[in-house]
Amino acid sequence: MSFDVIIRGGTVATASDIFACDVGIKAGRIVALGENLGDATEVIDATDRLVLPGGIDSHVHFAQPSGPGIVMADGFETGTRSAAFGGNTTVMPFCLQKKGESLREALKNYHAQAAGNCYIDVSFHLIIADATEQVLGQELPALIKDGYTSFKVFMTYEGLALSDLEILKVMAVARETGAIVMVHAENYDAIRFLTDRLEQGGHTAPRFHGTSRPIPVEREATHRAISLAELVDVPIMIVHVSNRQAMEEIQRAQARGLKIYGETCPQYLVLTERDMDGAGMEGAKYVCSPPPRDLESQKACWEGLQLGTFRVFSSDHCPFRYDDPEGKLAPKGRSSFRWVPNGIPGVATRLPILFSEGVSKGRIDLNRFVALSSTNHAKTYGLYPRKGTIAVGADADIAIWDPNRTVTITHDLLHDGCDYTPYEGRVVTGWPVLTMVRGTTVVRDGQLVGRKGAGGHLARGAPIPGI
Ligand code: DUC
Ligand code: ZN
Ligand code: ZN
Repeated sequence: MSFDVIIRGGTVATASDIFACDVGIKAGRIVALGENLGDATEVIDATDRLVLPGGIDSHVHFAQPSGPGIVMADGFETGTRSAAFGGNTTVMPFCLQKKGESLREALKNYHAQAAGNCYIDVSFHLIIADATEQVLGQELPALIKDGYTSFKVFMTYEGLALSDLEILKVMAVARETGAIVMVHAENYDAIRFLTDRLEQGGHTAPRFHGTSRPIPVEREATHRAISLAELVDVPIMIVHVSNRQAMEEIQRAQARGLKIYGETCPQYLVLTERDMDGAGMEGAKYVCSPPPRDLESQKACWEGLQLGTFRVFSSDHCPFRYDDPEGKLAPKGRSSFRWVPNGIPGVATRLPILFSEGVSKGRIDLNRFVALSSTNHAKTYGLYPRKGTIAVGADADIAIWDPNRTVTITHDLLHDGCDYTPYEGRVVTGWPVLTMVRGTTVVRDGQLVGRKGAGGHLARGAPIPGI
């Protein structure tokens, strides 16, 4: 057989195996794994390199409306471009339903923004902000059939938080249709109470963002979300878990046999609350929710990754520019932490940080890196085995890594729409040197060679349970 592409001489790793072999690619799919595969139009030399399933980042925000006067720094063009530079081949952004809007309308709008603009593949989760009878009874079940098999609910935020009754109703739809619910677990009333009290005391600097959403706020909501899911018997993903107490809620539920999954993110491994201490408004660069905690919480999150409590490791890329009137400092004149948009960029730095801090430093092995960065995302959200593995028949979504390359992270390497990275100056060992989507190289040696519009939208199947 003659191939379109052969990746030759590399070490292939999946979530379960590591082996030396060549990868033969035809018409965008992996069609052969073996030795001496023969001829190809293009041969990529992967000697001394790792050949891994392309990263799947199942938690990113692009072009999401974020309040009056605030504009998210990345749309689909810059967001998917930056993701490709970070070794990703699929991202899963959220489609936010506004109050009063139908889910179909919301999707139409997001699809229009994504169409023709993506460098890598995308697949939308839905955010249910208006759980009306029509949405729950008609729209959501139809959309699940159309391949939108995951949706997020919020337990906090003005205009987004659902009541426990509404969450139960959303979960019941997921139960009936075989979908999975993602939960942002923080107690809205507790945050409002603490925020008011801090402001009344004149505590308005960015660092008080952390004080306004302490660990019990997250732990309580995590416990409640799990209890609601247990009542309905539905799988849920507790997203962006930041600390041990919330993690232990998940561990207890898993020990009881419930399908409760967890996600953590780079900010909870390498940042702390102290990062929000910077002079003036500098700390706003690190404001995200839940907030980064302390060194003990970082340790706990590593344990969760090692034990499998956290099934996925995502970026929660939610970018706002810093030095921009529509970004972290907007709206003008509102100087309290309350008004700082919540979220930090990270779609390009997620995998180098996990590889360096995890694999290079011996905290996790290469198989777990592949599981946490790609395979488990595909399984959890119904993309497996088309995505998330290196196997005959799978899409040729591949990241080639130089495990020994040492890189100092600087914002200019990331190619996003933001104007800073929270990880500026951090030194990592291990770097993605080539990213390929469905057999076509998108980024090679720090150069963008892919075509805008080559990435498409993926309909998904049912989640595959398991750790
Ligand atoms: N929740 C997210 O999932 N992302 C950014 C902000 C937030 O609160
Ligand atoms: Zn969230
Ligand atoms: Zn998020």
